[in-house]
Amino acid sequence: MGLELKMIFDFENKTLQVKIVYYGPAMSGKTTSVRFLFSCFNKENSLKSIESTVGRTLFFDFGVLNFKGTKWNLKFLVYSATGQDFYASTRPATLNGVDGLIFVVDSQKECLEHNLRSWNELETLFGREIYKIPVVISLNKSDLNETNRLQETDFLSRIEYIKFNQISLKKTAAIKGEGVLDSFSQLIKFIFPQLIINLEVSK
Ligand SMILES: Nc1nc2c(ncn2[C@@H]2O[C@H](COP(=O)(O)OP(=O)(O)OP(=O)(O)O)[C@@H](O)[C@H]2O)c(=O)[nH]1
Ligand SMILES: [Mg+2]
Repeated sequence: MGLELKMIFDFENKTLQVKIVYYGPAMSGKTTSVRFLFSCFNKENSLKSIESTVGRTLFFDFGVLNFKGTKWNLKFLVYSATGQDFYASTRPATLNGVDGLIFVVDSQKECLEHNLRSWNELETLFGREIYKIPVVISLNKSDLNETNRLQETDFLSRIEYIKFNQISLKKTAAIKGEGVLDSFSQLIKFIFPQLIINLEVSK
């Protein structure tokens, strides 16, 4: 609650600014997903990560992807929130003004409750506004052995996804890049249903 939802139109530069946040429990693969996404556009070096010496996200990862349209340009501000509860106080700032969320689930069986706790935190932070935000659930680590993995229904049966206007689930293996671009384009389609997506990057 109290978090702002707004999209920024820059009329002067004919640019639409969109904020996307990768959210989810600690170690689910948010940073890995964002890194892969940026590597698809040769932008990996432009990513800013504020992390500890052991590679855990302290505050967020942040980067910008620009796409050229015929009339308008799109500027995606991409963030990954920290999943560590020690830094939980930084998460509302990362989420402020978000236009679309990719919720990265750690699909290891023993992580179910962690995933749910992180999911429920979104409702606590946004209140009922959360249902208006487009969400793609990335059921990550799908490369792991099936017997140790959560299936779609294990997670979906525990959340009220029916309340969301726009929600979708994709299996991903961020470590191999599988499903990462697909999840991102699904989210863009939710935000801009009319857009014909041709993921070519402008400088
Ligand atoms: N097997 C497997 N491991 C993964 C996958 N994605 C990420 N990992 C591993 O999971 C660990 C955590 O990945 P990160 O991307 O740092 O996770 P995070 O969600 O950013 O973690 P925090 O920033 O601490 O919240 C790393 O060791 C990754 O290599 C995946 O798809 N499959
Ligand atoms: Mg991280």
